[in-house]
Amino acid sequence: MKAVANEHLKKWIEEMCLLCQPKDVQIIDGSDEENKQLIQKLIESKTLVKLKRPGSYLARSNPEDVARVEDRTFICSKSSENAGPTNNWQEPAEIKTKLKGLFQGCMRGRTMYVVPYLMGPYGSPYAKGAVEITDSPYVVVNMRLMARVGKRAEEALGNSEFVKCLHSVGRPLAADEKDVSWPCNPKETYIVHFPEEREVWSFGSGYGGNALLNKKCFALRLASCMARDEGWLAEHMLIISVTNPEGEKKYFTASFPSACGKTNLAMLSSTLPGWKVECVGDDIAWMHWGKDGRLYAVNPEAGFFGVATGTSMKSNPNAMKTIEKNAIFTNVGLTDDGDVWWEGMTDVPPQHLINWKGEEWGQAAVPTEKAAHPNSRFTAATSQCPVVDPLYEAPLGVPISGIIFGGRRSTTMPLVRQALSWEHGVFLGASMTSETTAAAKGEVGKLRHDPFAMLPFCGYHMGDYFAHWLKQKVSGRKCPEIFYVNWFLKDDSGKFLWPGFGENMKVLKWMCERIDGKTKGVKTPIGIRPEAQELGCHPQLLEINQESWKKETKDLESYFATFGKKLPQELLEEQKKLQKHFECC
Ligand code: SAT
Ligand code: MN
Repeated sequence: MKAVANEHLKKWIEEMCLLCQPKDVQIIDGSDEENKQLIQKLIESKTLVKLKRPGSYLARSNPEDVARVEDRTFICSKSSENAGPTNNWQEPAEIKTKLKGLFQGCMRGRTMYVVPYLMGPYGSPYAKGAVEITDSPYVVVNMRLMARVGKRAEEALGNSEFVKCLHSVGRPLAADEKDVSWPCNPKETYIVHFPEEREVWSFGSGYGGNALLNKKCFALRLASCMARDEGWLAEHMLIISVTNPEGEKKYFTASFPSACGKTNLAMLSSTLPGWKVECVGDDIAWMHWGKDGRLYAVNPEAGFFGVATGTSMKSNPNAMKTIEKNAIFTNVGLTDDGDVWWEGMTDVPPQHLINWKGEEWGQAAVPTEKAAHPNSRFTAATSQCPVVDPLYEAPLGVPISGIIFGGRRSTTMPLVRQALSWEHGVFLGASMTSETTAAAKGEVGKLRHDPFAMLPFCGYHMGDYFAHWLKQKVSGRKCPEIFYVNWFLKDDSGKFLWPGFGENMKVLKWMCERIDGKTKGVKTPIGIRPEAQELGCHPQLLEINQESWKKETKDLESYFATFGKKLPQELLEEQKKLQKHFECC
């Protein structure tokens, strides 16, 4: 084993070796040569299949291990009150004892990879160092695309403390046992966060956010706690720039629940001549206040882990170009000529392919299974995106003019509106609701509250999180304007009313004009909306249905009640104002 310089890391590796008992240890340096060897190993173990796209590979997971597992995810702060009503909690010492039992000898017969990584651009004062210890080489090759991994990250750690992420697939190998292509242990899966100790312990899953601990576990759950303590914001938000025909650029962040089109908006290909969108990030924003009183965002990640299903040259041509090479695909179909396919990629499916379960799939037999799992994913570096913003790695971030909230709602929520004030904007974030998607295990299409799209990702009490947002408005600061959108309204026959994708540019244009004071808008109790003719859209898209809103605000009253004393008064007042309006008229 190569020596590591950081004393805390040295000690932690020794301790984890004693606990997990791996066959050997490899410190990840991030080099191309090292990556080549890991890929070779993954091909030999049949975890990866080489594709005809240059430098690209396909992985098929165990069908029991296909998405985040929210019911197995815990925030184990010292007091249960700090985890709040939206998180699972267990007494930290008790669950640590349980985890130590599970991790005892769990890497037998496997290599322990030590992955130093940095979240945030190199040289950024906002970047934070971490190390993931994992027994999954699939995790290592994905992290290499999604975070800044290896020697440079290790150097950036210096001799300071860092976030500790421990991960195991939970399947030790006996001396003569042959490995399976996707080892995991779904019955014993635990994703456990210790916010005060800045640690994550993840056992039993090798998939996405359960295993790539840099992403939701660190950059959102732990980072949201750091942000609360240090006065900044760690958010489930994409970051884009919007440039008008005059060449003026504005940056936006937007927060939607998982699999609600963040990647599509982040790489939008405009249908409006002269207008363009460029991408800084598609999932996570870390935001700090600058000396000029503006809010600046960095993307802590270095790559995309986007939903493959539905992605096409029509829906997201820039994503399709991003994944032309050096991409890892998980749980998509494999075509006969060694390429990938998923539902929605082309209008006509291939005659034959091997589906995500490794089974024959095609027109000869009517397929009962999908070609790709609905939560199938691609992993690729941000630098490969053809519309990457020139400032995507700016150490101090990009100045944010607008924050967009939204969800997947087939009724009630209009296409777009602007918040009436910062407090009203925070209220809009807090009242977000969305129909569930395949990104998390469980029922799909069920309406749930997902405040700020952070329901599964907030590392502390959601009531305190709302208060933290309200506290951001301080004199001398120029708070971004806040908007709320819904691309997913349907008519009575179940057809989408709004075309979405590139047409969303029209909505972004309206936002830019509102920020610049170039358009007046119509003031309503739920926010300022455009005139239908401004967007050239069906008036139904901007309608406020009295009955639906009455129900919506009533439901919000009971949801807000779940936060008890921790619900900020300002939000309660906003809710009461709306309730009064819709009940009386
Ligand atoms: O699996 S991930 O958590 O990385 C993807 C998502 O749910 O957004
Ligand atoms: Mn996400």
